[in-house]
Amino acid sequence: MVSFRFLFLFSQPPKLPISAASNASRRPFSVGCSIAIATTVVTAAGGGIAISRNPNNPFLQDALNFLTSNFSPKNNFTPLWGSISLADNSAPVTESRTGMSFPAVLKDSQQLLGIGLRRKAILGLKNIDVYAYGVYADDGDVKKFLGEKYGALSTTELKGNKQLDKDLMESDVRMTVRLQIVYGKLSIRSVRNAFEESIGSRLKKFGTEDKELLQKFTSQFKDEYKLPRGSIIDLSREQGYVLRTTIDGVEVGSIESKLLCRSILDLYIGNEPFDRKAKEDVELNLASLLGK
Ligand code: DAO
Ligand code: DAO
Repeated sequence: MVSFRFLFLFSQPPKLPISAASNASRRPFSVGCSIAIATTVVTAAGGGIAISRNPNNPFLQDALNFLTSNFSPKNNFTPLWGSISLADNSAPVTESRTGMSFPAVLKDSQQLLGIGLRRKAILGLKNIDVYAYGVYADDGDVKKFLGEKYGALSTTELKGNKQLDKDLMESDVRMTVRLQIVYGKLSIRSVRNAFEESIGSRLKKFGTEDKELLQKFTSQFKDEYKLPRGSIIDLSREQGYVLRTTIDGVEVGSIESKLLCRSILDLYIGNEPFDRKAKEDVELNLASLLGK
């Protein structure tokens, strides 16, 4: 039977993508919850056939019409919590706070594992939303490099396994962190400074204050580049620990360095990530990709 809570959620069409996405972002790919809700969706849609014959129930009718129109395959919006697993869901995912959308799969085989938001305090006063990001990993590589060690464990056993995150960061699994710029006044100078600060601290943490390496990376950021709102930066770890950077699909440079790759990933899935929930989602989905 259709629950009223559920219908309430669906009786506000203009707000739905945001509230759905924000539910999703609280636990975007939570498998148990998704199954339960997917069942509700099916039940509700099934119920719609019966209810649609009842002209005395306009409230339910509106809700169900909305439901059926928004859940059609033609529609770009597919609520995440309506999907059973990440692998089954090929629709883009929207970061709820910024509205930035991320494809479910990049480069044919890299699966979206989690999305988050990078914020920064300016002058210790107010926080600005700098960019939304998505973390992707190659499905086949995950199994190839981590399957032997973790493949025999159940998904439940793998959840929250700290060593798994670490092994992912240190492995040669192809990964991409996609950044979508939200802050419209980003200068290359501020990117360079922020980068030196965040990556510099990670390089130090991993035992080397490699100024040359930092410089090599930041010298890719030419002053003439522009990063208006909506720009897409892909930071990809390619095979052989090569960090390849593209802006809106155009390559700006490639650097081979295991340490640099590790440091970049640490910002998103290390001990002090920019967005803790994004890291939790990565862990959860990694466990689903690997576990039995
Ligand atoms: O304009 O002074 C300012 C605030 C700028 C904050 C910049 C934070 C940069 C974060 C790195 C962005 C990487 C794409
Ligand atoms: O958020 O503090 C941070 C660091 C993010 C890493 C940003 C790398 C950006 C590379 C952009 C190249 C621009 C020319």
